[in-house]
Amino acid sequence: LDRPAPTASAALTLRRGAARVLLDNWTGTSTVPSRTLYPHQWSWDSAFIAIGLRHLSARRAQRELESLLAGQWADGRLPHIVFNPALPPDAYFPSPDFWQSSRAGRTAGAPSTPETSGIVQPPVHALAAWLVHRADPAESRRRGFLARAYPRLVAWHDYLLTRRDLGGGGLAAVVHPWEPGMDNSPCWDGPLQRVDPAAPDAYHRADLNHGNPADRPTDLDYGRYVRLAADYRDAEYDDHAARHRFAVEDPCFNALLIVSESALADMAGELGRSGAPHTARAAELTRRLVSRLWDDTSGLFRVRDLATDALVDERSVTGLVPLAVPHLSRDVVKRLHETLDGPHFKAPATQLIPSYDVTGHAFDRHRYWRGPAWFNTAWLIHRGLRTHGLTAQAERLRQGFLAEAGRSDFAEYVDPVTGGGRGARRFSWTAALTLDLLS
Ligand code: 9WN
Repeated sequence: LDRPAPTASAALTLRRGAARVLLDNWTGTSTVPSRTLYPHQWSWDSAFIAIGLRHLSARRAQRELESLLAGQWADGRLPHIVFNPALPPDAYFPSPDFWQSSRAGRTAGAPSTPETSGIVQPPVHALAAWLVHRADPAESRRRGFLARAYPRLVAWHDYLLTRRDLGGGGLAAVVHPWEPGMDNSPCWDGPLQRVDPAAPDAYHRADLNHGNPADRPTDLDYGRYVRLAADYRDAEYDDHAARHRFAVEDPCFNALLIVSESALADMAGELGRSGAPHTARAAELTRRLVSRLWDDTSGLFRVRDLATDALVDERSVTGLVPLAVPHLSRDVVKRLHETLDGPHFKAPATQLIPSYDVTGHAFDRHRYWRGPAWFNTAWLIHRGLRTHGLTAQAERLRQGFLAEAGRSDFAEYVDPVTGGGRGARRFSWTAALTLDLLS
């Protein structure tokens, strides 16, 4: 599907529409992913949102990240949700009464305010902070943005590389399917078998008030999500004390850590410090990513299940996102490029990349991260294609992204079989990344 580049007037309309979404979803201190389905601040959403917002207002983009950083815990973790205290508890499940972060804070170091969740999401933040700085360095210096953000971002990475190195191989592990940001990916099905679901009458799913049940994770998935989160909370979010029944190393999560570690090197340089420790750490992480997660037979990265210490036999878009890592070998880049163009990730109706192997046994074109094509992963892969000089394919992906974002009214994701928008509309990261690709 080759689509023509948008004309100047179509680009202007798209830019205005995307800006309107971000203005409408701004709460005064940060941006909600969606006014209906996700009414609080989410961690990796805010990083993507800041990357787009910087084209409208560098100052607002800084505030977006600062609002998230204000939720940081003493151990360095950045929570996956920072709650808006103005909303009632039933606005989203699990709510602050479930996570009890300010109560757990006595031992685990959560702030007394704001209320937050206790789990994390992929570390795109340092990349976002660096891109936001570069959008308006004078304003950034005037507000001391990097000087305040840098030590917090360093503490965040340190948390991931110490307390979360659960496999002992030098990569960060995730301990809940919400942490890698791809909630119901088939990659988690095997590891989740070990988790007894919480009783269905113990909680109420607020997501079904706004989302189509056919698009959302199943009740069985939710029961397991609730059980894992409650167990972690009951262990006071202590990564050493908790008995993690779900612990995996995710390629996308670790790839973003590498890209962000390189951004820390740039930030250090700007702040008059040496970036060398960050550059060395990014290089070491790249070696570990390849040695622990690369699958040469299938030409993509795989998830490692730490309970069995084996690679999970599923092809997911998470295994393609490491294309965004700058210093991969030429062979790995070539193989990833071939996989991207091959039968497992080519969908008839979209230039975006399906979240799961379209020929795979668990493929479901509607159900969230089991097939639908998402805009944030497309943006990351676009960045990867450009990083490695694959400019023609990057441009094709960019044009497809812009056409599909506009046609779907900035949908949360796209059905890869029909190209139709699904999930929430006027979704913030879709709008933000549209602005970025138009700039
Ligand atoms: C749970 C907010 C978030 C995204 C995730 C996406 C979805 C939440 C949910 O929405 O997860 O964190 O309720 O389903 O999977 O990537 O950050 O947009």
